[in-house]
Amino acid sequence: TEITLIGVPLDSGQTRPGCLMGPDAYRVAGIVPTLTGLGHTVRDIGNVSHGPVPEMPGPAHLVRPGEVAAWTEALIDAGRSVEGMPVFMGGDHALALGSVAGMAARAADRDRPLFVLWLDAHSDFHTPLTTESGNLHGTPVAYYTGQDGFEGFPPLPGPPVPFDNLCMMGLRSVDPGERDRLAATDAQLHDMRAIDETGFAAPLRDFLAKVAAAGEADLHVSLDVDFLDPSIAPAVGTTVPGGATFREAHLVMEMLSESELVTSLDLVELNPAMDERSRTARLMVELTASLMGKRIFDRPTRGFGYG
Ligand code: DIR
Ligand code: MN
Ligand code: MN
Ligand code: MN
Repeated sequence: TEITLIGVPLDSGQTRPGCLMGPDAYRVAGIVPTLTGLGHTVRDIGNVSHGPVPEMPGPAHLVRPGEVAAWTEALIDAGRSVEGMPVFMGGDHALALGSVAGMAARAADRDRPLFVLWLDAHSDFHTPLTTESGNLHGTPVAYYTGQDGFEGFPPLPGPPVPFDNLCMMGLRSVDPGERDRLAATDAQLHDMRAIDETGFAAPLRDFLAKVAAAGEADLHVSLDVDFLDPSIAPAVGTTVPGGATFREAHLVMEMLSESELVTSLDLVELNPAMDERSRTARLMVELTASLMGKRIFDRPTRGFGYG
């Protein structure tokens, strides 16, 4: 696969500083040699930046909306023209306003539908009008599905993502302002209550079968660090207990790899200032490796206690 790494030092989707170091943390954790070692062609285009920051209408408590709007514009442009597989290295989850909108436009340019797998503790379905925190990292899903309330943001460059094409896994923190509107949609919502009962494999297999049945289709995966349990991934500002375990997360990535359906990826919400000796960054790189074809039989056996 031809992979294009896009560094996105965006931290304006929330208030805690640190996410802007994410792209470099992935580089330091070896994302390039890890992926080239799997036989892929990797091009790191460096970090992108945004253009002029517009004046924004909308509620006064929104956190840096002009910057998020400017990033959205820049990321739509950065992703849309990529030929192979873009990997957006964030940066907080506000980057997904632009990454997913750009991927939807790219898919439409190729006459394909776009499907989205949202791996997150949160549903990120607020609009600028419903968010209580004012943090726009809680809004990308509403933006790219075409909900109202995004005045001043770039118009979607392609079709909105249909709810029917959206699958969320890992949910365990959904705000009252999001819950009813989300439940009324056709999105496939797998909260941790459901995952506890079924595991990840069965619902993921169903979703991937649906994507495959669409024929020529694109699939974007948005991986929020807080999808993972805080015990294995501490470097995120919004930890929520009860997330995916190490093996659950790898299984999801391995199944995605075997499906050969994934066409773009977000790695978001890593805050290197909160990490412990890069362990979260390294885990995210290893999960990306599993998504891109690394298997248990490729992994070193040292350290497993077999002597
Ligand atoms: C929360 C945070 N729902 C908010 N969302 C996060 O501020 O609206 N998403 N952290 O990943
Ligand atoms: Mn800026
Ligand atoms: Mn998120
Ligand atoms: Mn989250």
